[in-house]
Amino acid sequence: MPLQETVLSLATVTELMQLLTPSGQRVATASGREIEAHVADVGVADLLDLYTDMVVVRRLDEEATALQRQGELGLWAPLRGQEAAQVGSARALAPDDMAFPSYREHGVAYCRGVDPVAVLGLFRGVSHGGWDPADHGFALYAIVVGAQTLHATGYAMGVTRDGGQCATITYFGDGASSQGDVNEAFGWAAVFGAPVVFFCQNNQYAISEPTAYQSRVPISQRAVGYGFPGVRVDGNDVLATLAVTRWALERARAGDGPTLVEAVTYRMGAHTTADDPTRYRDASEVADWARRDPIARVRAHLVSQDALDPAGEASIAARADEIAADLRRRCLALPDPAPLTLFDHVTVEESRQLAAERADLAGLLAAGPDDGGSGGTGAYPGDPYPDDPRRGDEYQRDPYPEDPRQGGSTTRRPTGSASSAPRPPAASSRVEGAPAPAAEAETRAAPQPAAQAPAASAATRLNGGRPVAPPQFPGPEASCPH
Ligand SMILES: Cc1ncc(C[n+]2csc(CCOP(=O)(O)OP(=O)(O)O)c2C)c(N)n1
Ligand SMILES: [Mg+2]
Repeated sequence: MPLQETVLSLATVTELMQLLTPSGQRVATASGREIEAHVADVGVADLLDLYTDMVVVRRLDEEATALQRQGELGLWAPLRGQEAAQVGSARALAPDDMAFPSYREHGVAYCRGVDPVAVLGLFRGVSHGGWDPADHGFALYAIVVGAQTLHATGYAMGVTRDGGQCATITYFGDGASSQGDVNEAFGWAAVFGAPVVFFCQNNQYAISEPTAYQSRVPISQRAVGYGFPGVRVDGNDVLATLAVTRWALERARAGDGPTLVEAVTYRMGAHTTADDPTRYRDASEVADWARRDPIARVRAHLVSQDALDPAGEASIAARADEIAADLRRRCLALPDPAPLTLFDHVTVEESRQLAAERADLAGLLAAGPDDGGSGGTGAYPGDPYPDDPRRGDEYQRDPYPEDPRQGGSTTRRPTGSASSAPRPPAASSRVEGAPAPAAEAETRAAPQPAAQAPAASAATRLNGGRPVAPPQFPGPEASCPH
C-alpha cells in the first residue's frame, strides 16, 4: 500500500512508529516498516554519530542549567529527554532546508551549526537573537507559543512561489497545538500545499498541564481534519524520528504538501528553571519515562553491535565535557551590550518613533544618574515616577529585603560588566539528575516543594476545585513494545 494511504489510515490507529526499543533492540512496528526504507543507509557508524550528538547536546543542556543555577543565565528551558526527537529530526534536514524553532530546540540549533554560546546569550539577556537565520537555516527562537508555525508556513509558501526545492520544518509543543496560530498554520499549509513539516514534540506537558488537557484525540489526528497526513513516532527513538522526518521532508520537496509529525517524548526536567515539576507530577511517572531514555537505547544497541565499548563511551563523554567547559568559559566572557543596542535589529528600517526613543535614551544616558547611585532614588531627569522604589538601583537597594523567595543576595545577578562584576562561584558542574550546588543552597533557603501537597491543576481549579479525570486514549504504553 502506498505510504500516504497507509499514513492516512494510521491517523486513526495511533500506533507509534518505532525502530529501536528502549532496550536497544532493532525492531519495526507495523508502521515502522513503512518508514524503515528511509534509514536503509544508516549504518552503525552513523548511529554512533547520532549517539555522540545526543550525548553532547545533553551535556550542553546540563551546563546551561548549572550556569542558570549559578546566576549566570536569567532562565533556561531544559531539553533533557527530548534529545532523540531533536537530533533525529534535525539530522534529517538538508543544508538548504529551513527550521523554525520554539525556545527549547537547543539540540536542533546544535545540529544546524549554531554556536551554543549564541543560544546562551539570549538566556543571559545580552542578545536579542544571537545568530543569522540565513547562515544556519535556523530561525530565531520564538517565545510566543505557536507563532513560529505561521512564520514557517509563510516561508514555505514563499519557497513555492520562488520555485524553490527546499523544505521547511517547524517545531512546537503539545500545548502549542491548542494555539490559534498553529491551527491557522495548519489550514493555510493544507490549502496551499505548503512544503512544511509540522514537528510537534509532545513532551506530555505545557508547563504544568498534561497533554490530555490539550486534545481528546492524539495530536497527530488533528492533521486529518485539515486534509494532510499526521503520524505518531516514538520521539525517544532517534532512528525512527530520523526516518519519519526524512519521509515527511521528501513529501514536502515532492510537492505533496504538509505533514504533521507527533513525536511522543517526555520533558524529563522542569519547564524552565523557574518551574518546579514536583508540584504537579509524580516521581513514578518520571521514573517510568527514564526507562525509555533516548540515549540509553542507542547506547545499548551500539554495545550489542560491538560498536561501543567503555573506552569509546568515556572518550565521547570527555569530548562532551570539553565542549561544555568551553561553552562555560565563553558564556562568562560574553560582554554586556551597550544600552543603545536595545534598538538594533528591531525592524529593518527604523521607524520615526523608534528613532525618537533611541535619541531619548541616548540623552538620558548622556545626562547620567542624578546621584551616581549613592543612595538616592535613582531617578533620572524627566523621570515620570521619581519616587518609585523599584527604580534602576534596585540591586544596590533591595526594596524587598525580607522576601524569602530571593534566596539571599548572592543569587541575584550583579550589575556591571561581565568581566568586572563579582560573580558567584562558577566551577563547572554536571547536574545529572541532581541539583547543582547553588541550586541545593537555593532549595534549602526556599520552602520545600516536595513537602507540600501538589497544587491543583488549572482544570481542577476551573472545575470548582473538584479533580478532573484526564481523558484517556491509547498512549505509548498501549502501543509501544517497551
Ligand atoms: C502566546 C503565548 N501564550 C502563553 C505563553 C506562556 N507559555 C510559555 S511556554 C508555555 C507552554 C507551552 O507548552 P508546549 O507547547 O507543550 O511546549 P513545551 O514548553 O512543553 O516545549 C506557555 C503557556 C507564551 N509564551 N505565549
Ligand atoms: Mg509540551
